[in-house]
Amino acid sequence: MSPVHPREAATHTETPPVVRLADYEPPRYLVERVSLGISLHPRETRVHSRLDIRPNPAAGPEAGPLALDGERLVLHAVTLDGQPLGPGQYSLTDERLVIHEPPSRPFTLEIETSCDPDANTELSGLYRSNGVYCTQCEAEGFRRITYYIDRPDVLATFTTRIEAAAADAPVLLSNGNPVEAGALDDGRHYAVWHDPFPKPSYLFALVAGDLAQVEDRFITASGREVSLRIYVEPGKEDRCGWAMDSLKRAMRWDEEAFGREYDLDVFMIVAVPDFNMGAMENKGLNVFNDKYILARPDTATDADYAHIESIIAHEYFHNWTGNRVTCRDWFQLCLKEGLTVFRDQEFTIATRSGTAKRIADVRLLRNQQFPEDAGPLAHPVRPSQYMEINNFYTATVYEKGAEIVRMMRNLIGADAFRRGMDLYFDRHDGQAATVEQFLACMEEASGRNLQQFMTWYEQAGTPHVTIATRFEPAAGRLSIQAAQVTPPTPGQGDKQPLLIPLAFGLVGAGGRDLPLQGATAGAEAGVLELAEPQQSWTFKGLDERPVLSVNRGFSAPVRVKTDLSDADWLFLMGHDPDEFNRWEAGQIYAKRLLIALAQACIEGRRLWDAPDYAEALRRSLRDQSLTPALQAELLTLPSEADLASEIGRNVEPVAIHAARQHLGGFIGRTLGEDLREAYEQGDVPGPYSPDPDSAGRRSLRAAALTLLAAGDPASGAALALGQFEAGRNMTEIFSALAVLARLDRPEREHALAAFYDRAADDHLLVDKWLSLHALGPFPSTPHRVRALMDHSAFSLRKPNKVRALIGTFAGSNPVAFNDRSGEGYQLLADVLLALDPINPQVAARLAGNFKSWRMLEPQRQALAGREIARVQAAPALSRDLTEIISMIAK
Ligand code: B3K
Ligand code: ZN
Repeated sequence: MSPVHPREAATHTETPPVVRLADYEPPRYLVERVSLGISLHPRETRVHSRLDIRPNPAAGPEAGPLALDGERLVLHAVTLDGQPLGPGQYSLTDERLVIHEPPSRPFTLEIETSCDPDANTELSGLYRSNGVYCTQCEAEGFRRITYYIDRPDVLATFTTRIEAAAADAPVLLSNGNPVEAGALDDGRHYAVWHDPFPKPSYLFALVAGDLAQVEDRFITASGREVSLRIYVEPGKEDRCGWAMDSLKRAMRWDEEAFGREYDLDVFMIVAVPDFNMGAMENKGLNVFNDKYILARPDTATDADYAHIESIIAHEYFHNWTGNRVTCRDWFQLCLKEGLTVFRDQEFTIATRSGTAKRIADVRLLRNQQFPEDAGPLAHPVRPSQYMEINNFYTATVYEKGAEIVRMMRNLIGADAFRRGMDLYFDRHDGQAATVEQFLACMEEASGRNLQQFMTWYEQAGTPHVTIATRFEPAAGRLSIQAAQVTPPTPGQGDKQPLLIPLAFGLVGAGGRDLPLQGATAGAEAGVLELAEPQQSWTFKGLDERPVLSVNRGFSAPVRVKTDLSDADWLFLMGHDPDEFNRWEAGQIYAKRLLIALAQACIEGRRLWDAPDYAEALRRSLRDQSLTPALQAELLTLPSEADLASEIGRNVEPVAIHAARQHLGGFIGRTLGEDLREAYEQGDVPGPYSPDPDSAGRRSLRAAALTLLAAGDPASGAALALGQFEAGRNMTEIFSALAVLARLDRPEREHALAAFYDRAADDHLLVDKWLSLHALGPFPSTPHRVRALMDHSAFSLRKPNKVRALIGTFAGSNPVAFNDRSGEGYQLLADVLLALDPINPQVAARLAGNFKSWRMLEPQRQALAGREIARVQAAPALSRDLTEIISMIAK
């Protein structure tokens, strides 16, 4: 047959169709075995696919036509059991190859197609990154490599033969174990890989190119040897040590904490510079954004080291939660993502400082997930519909999804949870599962009915919990009343009460938890289980007034309002036996203060100082029982995003920024001596080490520098510049630059220029340089960012560049993005329109930065609304951007 080309780029003029969970049907056909022969060429890669298919008995007696997904493919031939199919026997559209009447017995389909890796700017399917062939198939990229039943509940074993020019691609990798390799004519060579574990197509991967290899090995608990290999651009081998070390620790931890061993002979990680997200858990062949692999003390910060460690762990942990047990459909995404985030969080808690990690995760939740849950993009952890599934890899699915698993673990207890996990692995190994099946395992293991708990997966929005306490000294009785309300979210007006476990303690004047005597049944164990719209509890035998410390360790992802006084918060900040809540008390105190200060700014009133708060911070700085990491967290004021989401309406970003500057300045001046001492002590001597203690000391130094610079910008800038110039590692250099980048002073330009001179040859350092420009809280920043888009270092084709410059500007610099001129909004809209035809996934994600526009004061709302409408009205938007922008515009 002559090759059949699909029509040009898949642009959509009509509203794309909606996929609904309620419409789920089992696949009509199953694929048992896939054999791929892939002959690589930059412009025309040939793919021969041989599929052993059988009708799915679960789909009923008449399986009917066989529909295979495919996009941007050229079809060369299709045969069934060796017989070429004629034009009447199949039909072909932009998105599908349909075989009209396949046999009702097992059969073999062979399909020959080609695709164009160099034309693939979407970075989904097979593409080239810096000359290296690589793939990204989750969620629906495999269909851009060959025609296939591209859905997660079709699991097959894969054998992949790759062929390429040996000079261009000396390394040829795919999933599973290596089978054979050899030379061919014309300077080409080949390699064959076989993956014995049935998997869905989204876990397929192929990598080919000129890559260097760093190798190590791991002996599993049962004594099997696994070869560990990290592949990077030649010359970067010396930056893989931390990633390898993290991998080995993650592998060990999964054996110890979950009894999970690795299952293939090799585990490979490939680092590429162009990637739509952080990393991907393809079976046996993880592909990573190289930002999350490469680290050397002079190129990576403590934060980079921590990210690398947790993302390596996350992708590795997917081998069991995601790969061995996968998802039945994309609505169940949280089943692998929320659960795997929970597992990587636990790994970090076990390896580093538990409280600091918990605080970091809660900050992330508040900065990203709470605003998502409160705006037009709100969706349940298990969504019930989507247009484009890639739009649902969100903070809600990941972060709130992890919080739900954590709540469940705490509700049923660690032992029952572990039994439930074992049962889940046992029962569903090799299967595509659902959230219900996961919960059923937990119910069986614990004997607890989790029916109400399921609502956490199905209901969007952050619950608001209001708590009132009453102490009767004469009777020695405390009563606690709690009420829960979840505000309506788009498409979900009526909300059900949730099961909200609130860990708590009653703190006595001496700073100890008082015994929970005569408590209402259920509360004596230290958890208030709020299951009704309203509930109350009493405690007796108290001979002093206790201060209620509630939602300890952030036991539930809710907003809590209590009737504690300022004095109570300051007391808890200094004395709560729960370390997390010491931090939380400081944040709550600061939020109340900052919101009042912001309001005063709006009304043109004089701002006041907060000596009590500054003194409480001073006491924490002098408290030897606190780690420097925790002291750093205590000294870090709530973010502008957190404050905006707490205020919720009529938000004035300039006022929030000014209030935060004012309070930071006051603290900087009041605690001057103590801060300088902390600053000096944070100068960790000796060679750089990313261990938690050293990193904690450096983070305290950075927090002190931030406050000192707020207190006195001139001396702060001098201090930061000195640190930049003397910096012995990237953490020191970058934390100095992060302070300078936010100061409107000459030292800023000087340092940024000097940094570029050092950074220009290193693409990851250039990303840092771009992001520093985007952080300036100045009205000139939108211009500056626009100008940098013409810099040779920037490219819309490189997601890391877009995220560093535009993502930082729109997502981490509320005051400049929301500049009253509206230029920030215009800039984002312009970028979205230019980026969408190149990379719709990244464009749609970036568009999410408009999500909180309805919270803004009216003038900014009008300006942002105009830009959102301009994007929405543009012709031929991708399905990705259409969905996000129309949700936002609603
Ligand atoms: N599972 C991938 C994310 C895929 C995103 C597709 N748009 C990485 C992860 O969460 O581990
Ligand atoms: Zn994941």
